[in-house]
This record gives sequence, C-alpha cells and structure tokens, in this order.
Amino acid sequence: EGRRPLVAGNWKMNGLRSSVPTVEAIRDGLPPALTDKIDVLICPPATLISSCVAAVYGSPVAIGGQNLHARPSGAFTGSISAEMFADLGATYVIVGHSERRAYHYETDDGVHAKALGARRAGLRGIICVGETMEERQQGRALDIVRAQLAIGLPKGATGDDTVIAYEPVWAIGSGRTPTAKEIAEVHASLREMLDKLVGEEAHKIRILYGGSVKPSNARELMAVENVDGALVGGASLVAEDFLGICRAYE
Ligand code: G2H
Repeated sequence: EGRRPLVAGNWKMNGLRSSVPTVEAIRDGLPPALTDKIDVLICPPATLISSCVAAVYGSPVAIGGQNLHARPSGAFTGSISAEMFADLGATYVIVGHSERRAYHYETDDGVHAKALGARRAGLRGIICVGETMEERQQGRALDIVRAQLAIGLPKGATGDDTVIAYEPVWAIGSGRTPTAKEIAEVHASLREMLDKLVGEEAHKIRILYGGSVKPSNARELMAVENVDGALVGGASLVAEDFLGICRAYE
C-alpha cells in the first residue's frame, strides 16, 4: 500500500554510556539496500539521546524518546517535554506504552495530550495500544484497542506525524506472540478505525506490531497484512538481534 516500514527499538530503562556502541553497530550493520526500503529508529533512555544522536549523525538511523510530558515547559519536576527531545535531535517519541499505562497510570486522555505535545514540537508520535489477556479472553480485544485509538489519536493526524503500535500487553517481554490471524484481525480493525477517524490520510499512517519480536519470528510477523513494521523491546538491546529483525525486509 506504499507505506514505508518502520523498525523501531525501545530500550526501555536499559543502557548506560557504554551502550552507545550498540547504536553504532546497528548504524554500521544496515546495508543501504535495506535502508532504501525501511525506516530504522532507536529509542534509548533519555540520558543517552544526545550521545545516540551524535552516533547516528549522517546515517539513516533515527533516535527517539520513550515518553514525554504533554506541556512544553513548566514546574513538572523530573519530566521531559517534546521540545526538549527535539532540541537534542530526537525525531520520534513513544506515547502511551503499556508500561506507562500500567505503572504510571497513563490514561487515553493523557495519551492524547502527549500525542498533541509531540506534534507541537515536530516529533512523530508512536501511539501504543493493546489489550490485556483478560480483555482478550472476554472477547473485548478489538473494542479496547479501537477505543484507545479513538481517544488517543489527535484530530488531523497524518502519516508524517503519527505511527500506531499494536502491542498486546500479554505478549510484551513474555516470549508469547499472537497468531498471524489474531494480529491481522486487530490491524485490520485499527485500519478501519483510522479510516473513520482521519479519512483520506489514514492509509498513510503506519501500524507497527510490538511484543516479543525476535529475529526468528520477524519475517512471519512482518508479513502479516497491514503490519507496517515492528516495535522491538528486548531484542533491540543486542545489535545483531535488532539487525536480524530489520533483515526481515531484505
Ligand atoms: C513491547 C516490546 C517493545 P518486547 O513492550 O516495546 O517489548 O519486544 O521486549 O516484548
């Protein structure tokens, strides 16, 4: 459908200055024939954004944040704004990851405000949605992710400022992944919802799959209809593994 795949790494709360060589290895391990076809992004902890931006300078690898405060500045001790990430050279930011929702009580309205913040500063927001195992077992998976999208997505979202990531909570860091059929069902439903919410522009917005993506399953997962790339946690911490996932698009 002409959407350019995005393979994104989310380092979560992992990485010290000694981890910057991992980004360099990813940079050096991507053949131009591959980066002609896909976008590649690493989201290190905020403490490493500057050094990672310097490490990928002049290469096709982008650097992003993992979370942001919705406001541009102010008395919000410990928080980081979209403007601050942009100031460092980050170009993306993850919004509403399930770990933020679970451990930091982020709501869909909060996700919406943060996505607006990202857009205000010119960052691309990666809006995460996903159901828990309980919700899936109750047959509510589609209702949950559609509602998360409907509330979280800013009006007038475009393919240039917004990416969606479907991450079933039960697949995150668990080694379990949904079947290709289950993923296809959710992605089709999200795409239909996107059509309703943003109309014309919807077909340009990428929908990534996230949750236990590894080199061994990447090819199969990335081949699922309407899957426009991956949001990779654990496997993005090791350059060879992350590169192996990118090679699913070779
Ligand atoms: C989902 C994913 C990356 P992992 O959180 O965002 O993590 O690949 O470790 O399941």
